[in-house]
Amino acid sequence: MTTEATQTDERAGGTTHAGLQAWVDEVAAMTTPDRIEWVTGSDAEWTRLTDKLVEAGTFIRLDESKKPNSFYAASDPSDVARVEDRTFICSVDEKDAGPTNNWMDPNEMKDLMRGLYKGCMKGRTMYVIPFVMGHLNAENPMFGVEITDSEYVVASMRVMARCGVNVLRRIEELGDKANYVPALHSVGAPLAEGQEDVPWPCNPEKYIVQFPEERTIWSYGSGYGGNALLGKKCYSLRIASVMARDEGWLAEHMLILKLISPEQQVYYIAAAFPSACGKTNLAMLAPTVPGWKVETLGDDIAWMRFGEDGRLYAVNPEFGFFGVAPGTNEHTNPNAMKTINKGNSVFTNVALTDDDDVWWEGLENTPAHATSWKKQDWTPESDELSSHPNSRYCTPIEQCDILAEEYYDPKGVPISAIFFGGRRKTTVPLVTESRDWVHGTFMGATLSSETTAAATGEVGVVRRDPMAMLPFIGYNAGDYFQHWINVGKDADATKLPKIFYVNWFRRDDEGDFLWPGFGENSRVLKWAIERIEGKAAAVETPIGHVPTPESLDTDGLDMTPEQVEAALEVDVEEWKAEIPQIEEWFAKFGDTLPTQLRVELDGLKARLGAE
Ligand code: GTP
Ligand code: SPV
Ligand code: MN
Repeated sequence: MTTEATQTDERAGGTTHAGLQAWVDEVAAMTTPDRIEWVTGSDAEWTRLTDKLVEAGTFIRLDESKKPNSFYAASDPSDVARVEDRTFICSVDEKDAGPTNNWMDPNEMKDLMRGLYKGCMKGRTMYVIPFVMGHLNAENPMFGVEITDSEYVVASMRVMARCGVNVLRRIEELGDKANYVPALHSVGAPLAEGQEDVPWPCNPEKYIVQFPEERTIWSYGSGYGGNALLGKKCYSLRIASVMARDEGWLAEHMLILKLISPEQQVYYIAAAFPSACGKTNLAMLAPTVPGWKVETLGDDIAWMRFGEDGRLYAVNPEFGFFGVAPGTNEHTNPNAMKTINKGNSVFTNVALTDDDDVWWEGLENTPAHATSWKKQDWTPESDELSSHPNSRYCTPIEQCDILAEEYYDPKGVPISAIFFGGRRKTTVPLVTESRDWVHGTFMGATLSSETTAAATGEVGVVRRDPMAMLPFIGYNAGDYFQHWINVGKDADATKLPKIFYVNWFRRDDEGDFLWPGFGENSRVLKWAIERIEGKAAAVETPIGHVPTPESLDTDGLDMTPEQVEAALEVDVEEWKAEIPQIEEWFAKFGDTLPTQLRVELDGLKARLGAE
């Protein structure tokens, strides 16, 4: 096992922290579990949990020689992704949830959910998971305590966050000064006396609820991903974005990477793309441009605060990768492949091969036969996919060979560039540089993308996904835009990251991707850095600065000059057609829309000659 996760196996029955103990007692009284266990983070505990999951049929142990200490799981077919229509921001005032979130009065929601939670852990073990997002030795450790009745969640949380007795001891030492986010989770499937369990307990009725004023989380009914691993989206984005607004920092849906130039100059880049739009892939990029190197710091979440030198520093609060499996292979993401092949991982909703390994669409060595995520026979001739499009690997970040050493620095890394990007077949060019922070904020606020399988609902529909945070902003999105503008206003403009807008997903007339993507995206990173260094040329267009065809390094790239031009093209007519959609989007915000964004839109319209 990994170093930080290895802890002593003290199966402590409680805590000396009175407030925490009182909350645990209160939850136990409501949910009436058969047993309570405090999660320690020890190796012995991992063995106990995974043995229990194998026995329950939730886990299948993979072949030790292929994926050591690793497990396969298939969820209930109704519980496969985040449920955005069941996700609520229960602020006291409805206006504080804004036009993009579901809202219910917090007291009403609590009454409703107390009804659901009543006796909901009967026949199960209630686990108490003390965890910290970010570093335990941070100036202000960001504690959480998740209560859950799912062993699958405990095993996954142990991979994704720093958990266990070390965290609990620190909370106890700090006493009243320890701020922790109480996060309650239940699959909502109590067991009657003698009732046999199913491999994936869950409930058709689901609620994923954040109470921003109290900074608490209540989740019910789902056992999967961001619905259930509450340190991730619920805490590190929805609750943390509220903390960040109050305290002057940013909690964002961003990867963090370290880029090293042939001259050994180091740059750190953060990038926000909506779910299943390429963060994990870019975070672990294997550059095709000679001499450039990438190391990774994180693939999903960045917390950014100003340092004493006035620069914006980013920290990855997570401890693992919860990555989209389909499409991951030796070509698209060799570093992810190496990481998961070391083992200690959980694979959910992929296919199980006959020799106890995992497989998914896009992976090499297609098996002649496998068992699909729906537990059906699968062959390459099958009409159905072997793996759910949102199937995932859950693997420790410390196993990643290209993990940057700065990952361990609680101060984080100074960000030089922020990329916003989405999945757009048309209109949005490969890369556009913003003129300044406010223009960059406008790019982020109007970011659009086709929906993916990472959330339930229709796939491929273009929607606005501001800063790739649409499902994760814990308050009014209009206020969130204002917060972004304020962050820039109070800063030294020369020290702020430069903001770029990218699109790896533009298509040609035949419907094929115009840009090869993956490792080739290093060409765009290089251009961005050369812009920052004042070395690369750009064309000024109505939407911002795009590369001249010569300024983008296309050496050895398998594309015709016409194709490169098509990838970079700014089509004024397409952009004019975009304007009414942006107008409609902005209209949602009424008087909470910052004036500066309205001014940006008017400027864009004037430059396009649009009315
Ligand atoms: P979340 O974990 O849901 O937040 O997603 P993510 O942003 O980390 O997405 P990820 O990197 O896992 O990519 C999801 C899908 O996008 C996979 O199917 C990838 O193969 C595909 N993808 C990633 N990068 C590229 C690219 O540069 N070009 C193309 N065409 N596809 C890409
Ligand atoms: C996402 O949907 O953006 C994810 C997966 O990273 S989940 O943890 O389910 O939110
Ligand atoms: Mn994500």
